[in-house]
Amino acid sequence: MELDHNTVYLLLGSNLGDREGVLNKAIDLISKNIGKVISRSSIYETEPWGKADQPAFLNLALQVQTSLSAILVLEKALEIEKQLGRIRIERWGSRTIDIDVIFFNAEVIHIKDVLTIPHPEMQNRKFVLEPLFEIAGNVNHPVLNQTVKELYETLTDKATVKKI
Ligand code: PH2
Ligand code: MG
Ligand code: MG
Repeated sequence: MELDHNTVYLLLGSNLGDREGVLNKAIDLISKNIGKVISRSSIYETEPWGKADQPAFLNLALQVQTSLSAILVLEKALEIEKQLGRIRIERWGSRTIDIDVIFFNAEVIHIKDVLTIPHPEMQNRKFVLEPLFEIAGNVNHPVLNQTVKELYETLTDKATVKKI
């Protein structure tokens, strides 16, 4: 078997400080600590979801090839968030960096209070689907059994999402 046999899709977000600089540092740390970055979407400026009264986010999606398990990818992602100065203040609130696991191969994973893959809300959020569609339109959602393209086309979230 190949060494880097897992394909993981990550969604990165930042709405505090030097947003673009932080995203680039996160990508660098992901390539050093998680695996090879196979593709990256453009950066999108996105309207905050969940709590309107906060600065706009920058979001982007990555495809990464890794030898790590899903839970280890999560652990590494949390370490990188910490390293880049993330402090968890409130749910859906501002953050210097957020790294979410969207897909891990075609696996369905549910570890209560720890990790759910595919990301349970990804199909409802334009700030996830628009960047993801750019690099993963043909990827199938293993629970909904629709491609990212199909999910994107039937999305009802009308939030402002703009490529920068
Ligand atoms: N992340 C959240 C809550 N709201 N809104 C946008 N636009 N982008 C995000 O990445 C985001 C959000 C929780 O992680
Ligand atoms: Mg998130
Ligand atoms: Mg997160």
